[in-house]
Amino acid sequence: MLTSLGESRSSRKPDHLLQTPDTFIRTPLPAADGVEFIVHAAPQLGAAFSWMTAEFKEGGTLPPALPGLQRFVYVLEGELEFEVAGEGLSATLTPGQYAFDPDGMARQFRASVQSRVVVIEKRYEGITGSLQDAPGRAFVGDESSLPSESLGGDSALQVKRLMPDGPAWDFAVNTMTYDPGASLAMVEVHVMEHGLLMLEGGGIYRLGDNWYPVSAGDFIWMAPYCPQWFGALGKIPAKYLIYKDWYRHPLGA
Ligand code: UGY
Ligand code: MN
Repeated sequence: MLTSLGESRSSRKPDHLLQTPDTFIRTPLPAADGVEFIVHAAPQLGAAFSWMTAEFKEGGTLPPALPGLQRFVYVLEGELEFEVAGEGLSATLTPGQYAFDPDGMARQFRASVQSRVVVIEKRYEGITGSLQDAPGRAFVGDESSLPSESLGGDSALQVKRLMPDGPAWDFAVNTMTYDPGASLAMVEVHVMEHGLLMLEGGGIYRLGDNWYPVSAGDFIWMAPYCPQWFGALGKIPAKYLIYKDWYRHPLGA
């Protein structure tokens, strides 16, 4: 289908990427059967983590994460069976539910029906000489049952934290939900980088010196120090899933 004469809202700048669904390219990856991947963010882009959408056929499976990599999965559509070898932890995850595997010990990531799943991976950054040389334990969770908090006292902007907080955890994954008309109170400029998937609604995202219309399905990467701001537009709340590196000294271990 010819959608445009070379036009897209997608934009790649040194400090950010807006990737809209019309520009998604699918790829297979080794040892993943019945799964195709859209690789949204990766070191090739300048990111220190990877963020993929995994599109499973019924019965599709992911191999364990590569050595040293933590994996966080969040189900967008369908049903994902998650089972951790030897730990008695197993769950069937449905949309809004998620799981964390610290070190590739999960034995099973299998879709029982056609499914779409966010897969975020990051090499664990230990803290030399401390107990935090190893990442935290595997867990599963459900976004809908998490408490939410107002950001900076603004009840029109609600944040849910999907990862535990503490020195064993070197990244955070949150959802942020904006009532129509709500916005970040300030332009943020910070050392952490972000990956972000618009889940619902839309608005205007400022990235660097650009203001982009964005809506559900769009992916954004922001490099460290990329100036950023979002304002929600439309008649329904805007919601996104956002990753950031967290709780580590900038000069490393
Ligand atoms: O956590 C954050 O840095 C978040 N407020 N950033 C963002 O929404 N762009
Ligand atoms: Mn931010």
